[in-house]
Amino acid sequence: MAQDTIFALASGFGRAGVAVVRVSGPTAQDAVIKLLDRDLPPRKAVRVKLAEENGGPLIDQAIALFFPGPSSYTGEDVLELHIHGGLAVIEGVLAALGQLSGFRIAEPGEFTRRSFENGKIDLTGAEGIADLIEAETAMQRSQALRQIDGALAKFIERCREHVMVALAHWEAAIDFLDEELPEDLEVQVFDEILSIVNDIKSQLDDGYRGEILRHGIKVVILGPPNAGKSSLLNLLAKRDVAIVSEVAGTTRDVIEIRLDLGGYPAILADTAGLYEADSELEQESMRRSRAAAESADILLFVIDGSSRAEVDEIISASAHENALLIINKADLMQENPPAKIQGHRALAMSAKTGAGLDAVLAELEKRAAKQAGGKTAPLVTRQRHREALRDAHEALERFLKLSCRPNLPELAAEDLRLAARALGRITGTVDVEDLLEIIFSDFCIGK
Ligand SMILES: Nc1nc2c(ncn2[C@@H]2O[C@H](COP(=O)(O)OP(=O)(O)O)[C@@H](O)[C@H]2O)c(=O)[nH]1
Ligand SMILES: [Mg+2]
Repeated sequence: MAQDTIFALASGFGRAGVAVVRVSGPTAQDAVIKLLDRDLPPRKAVRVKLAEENGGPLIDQAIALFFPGPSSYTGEDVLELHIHGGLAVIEGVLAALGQLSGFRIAEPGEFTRRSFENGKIDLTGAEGIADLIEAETAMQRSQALRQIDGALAKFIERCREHVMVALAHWEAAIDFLDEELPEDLEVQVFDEILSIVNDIKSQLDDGYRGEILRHGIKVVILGPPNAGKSSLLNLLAKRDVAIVSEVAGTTRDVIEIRLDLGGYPAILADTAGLYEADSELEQESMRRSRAAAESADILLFVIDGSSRAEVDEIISASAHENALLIINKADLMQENPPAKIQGHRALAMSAKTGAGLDAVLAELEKRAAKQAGGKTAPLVTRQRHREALRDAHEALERFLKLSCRPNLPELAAEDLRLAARALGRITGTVDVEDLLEIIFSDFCIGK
């Protein structure tokens, strides 16, 4: 089936110095001939005049690069036009391309999808590219680059290869007489699979660090009304996001901002706080505060140091395994704030003057690194990977059990096949047609 030639703005929307339009497909060269009216040498930047088809009006003076397939991003012929980033220029170029026969605007992620379909990258590589485009912090960037570099794919392929070899040996052991085969073939297969089971298990026991790094660490501010929760959020956001007021109960809904904690992405949420709810609205605020606190990776429990701390609330905060106590309004306190309250480490600060904020940030960064970092970088970055790895792990464990029962060798072999399939789904080697729409729709147009 002949593919359309697709094109799209690959750079961001809006006025800019330069914009990049990408064209890919079997007839990409038509754009070179008809709009640039010349030949292009492969992979060399050339200054060109870009005009409407058949010598129509000039649209821009641009730089063009032609990548003949298969040595291109998509594996097809690719033309890149580096044009001036004005809106009229971009529109003119896109319109001129749209006039060419067999050309159409690309769907979201279609360039990368073609790259996958032409065998240039595997599924984990495509996901890595999507993650790199989405990356907002340095650690997210490194994780995406590791995945593009094949860290996960190499691990999966190695496991799958070992399973396939084990399967071949196992089937040989079923089909041939004992004297034709090495003596301890079954034992070898058992040991081989056992070692893969352990390798997969150690990846699954990664504390979800890869997924947390992709989504962001959830930090929730909780505490009694008027403690300065919204003031702390604004201070951390460096802008007025939440309304601060001496009227208790001003914050009703959960307000969220994104934060960079030493390279780790965090979502910081301000809540209504904890108090006796009277009205229905207050009860709903309270329910949302509690729900947010329960889902928190780190709980920032803020109390007003200048008034008597409410012991009950501190105890409820301590129920969260990763709570940090903050004694706010230190500027109003007469005596030195305690370093601990009921055995919990407390940090004193003032959301008004900013005093003590550095120590709070340092502690948050330390905890973020613990949640999403670690000595070894995790390979699993999506639930999709985790589910497939779990399936493979379960199948291999079943194999280990069945392999000890000599009357069921065929059943055991089937589990090895299932494990290989589950692993193949991660890189896209086997039956992933239904997954492709989901994965590539994560992209924006032009990627
Ligand atoms: N002196 C002093 N006042 C503060 C501090 N933090 C907040 N406030 C004041 O305390 C009141 C309640 O603050 P707000 O952030 O709305 O508290 P929330 O109800 O916990 O969100 C406001 O009048 C703030 O200006 C602080 O560190 N020092
Ligand atoms: Mg508030």
